[in-house]
Amino acid sequence: MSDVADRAAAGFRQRYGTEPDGRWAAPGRVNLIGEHTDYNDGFVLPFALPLRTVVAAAPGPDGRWTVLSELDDEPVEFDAAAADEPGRVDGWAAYVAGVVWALRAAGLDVPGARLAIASDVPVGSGLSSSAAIEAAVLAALVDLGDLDLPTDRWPRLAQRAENDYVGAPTGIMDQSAVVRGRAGHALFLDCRTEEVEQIPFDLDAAGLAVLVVDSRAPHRHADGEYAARRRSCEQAAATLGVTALRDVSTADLDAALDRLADDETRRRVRHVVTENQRVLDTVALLRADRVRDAGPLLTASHASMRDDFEITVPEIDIAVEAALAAGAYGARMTGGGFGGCVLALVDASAADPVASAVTAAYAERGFAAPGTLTVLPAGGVARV
Ligand code: GAF
Repeated sequence: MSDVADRAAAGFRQRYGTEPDGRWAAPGRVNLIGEHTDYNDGFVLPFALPLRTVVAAAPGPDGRWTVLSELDDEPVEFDAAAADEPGRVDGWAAYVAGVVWALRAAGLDVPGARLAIASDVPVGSGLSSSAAIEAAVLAALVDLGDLDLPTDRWPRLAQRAENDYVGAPTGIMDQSAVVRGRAGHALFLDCRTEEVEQIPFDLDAAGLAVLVVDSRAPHRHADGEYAARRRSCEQAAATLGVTALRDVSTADLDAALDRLADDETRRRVRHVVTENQRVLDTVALLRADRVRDAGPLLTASHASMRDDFEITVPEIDIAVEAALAAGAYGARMTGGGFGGCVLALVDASAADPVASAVTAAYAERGFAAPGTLTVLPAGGVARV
């Protein structure tokens, strides 16, 4: 953590010639289970990662916002008029402008600021680098402006930045995980009520590890396909006469499927309905201290994403197969799909051999080498 926080502060000093007032850090996340359920008003079980995005910040001299990122040589500057018009600021800086926009849209008097961003959360890997920027910037602006905004409103506000300013039609999971994550716990979130339960997930004590494999597969049409999945779920809910697919239970599933005209929509609905149930079943096993037994649910979730929701790619499927063959209790893609990361639940002692097995499987198929790291659930956004 200190490295990335130091990089943010050093970037600030170098660019602006003064010390920042403070540094605010937000994590990336992985989702243990519950994929594409959030925008269906369903259940998810993510946890925050030890990888962080840090914003060093201080009030700006002229009421404007100036943002420097490690990703670029030059800072991006924008004023209130640009922040008030979704789409005016683009690229990575849109996530910052989006937060300013969402705060202003909520009637808050956002202070102009200078910011410098450094991050250890890989971009485009499905580990929520965008939610991490949103939460870190939000925390910085709330503190600098002494804004009256309780943290339980932060996830929705950051989601609005992403939906309405950036234009990505995502759900509430990522922003909730990076704001509300707690060390040693997975976050059981009901995306309809926003009710949260912190589920103890002490991997160390159980002698377990979560291995994250970054497939490094290029995202293929991820934005358009994500939006298409969402549309298809919403249309199916309308056909079935329910508010959201959350309202279809596994007991009602066969009858619901009979009422849908095409096979593709039936498979999309089956994924969401069965995935919600798998989240509930996983939570029950974690509560009963039976973490290993959750492995088959993770693997079933993957099969459902591959066969029914059709959001995986060959690199992702190979990583899951190789991890399972090397002894993982369960493995699945995590995040929106079409690339990104796989997580595998393994004995701590098996993390390295499983990582090597996946790397070897990639080499055999001529895929670029994957990234691998083991992670523990970490805390959410905070001033550091
Ligand atoms: C992305 C989105 F941002 C989340 O809201 C969620 O829908 C996820 O994909 C799929 O579960 O991370």
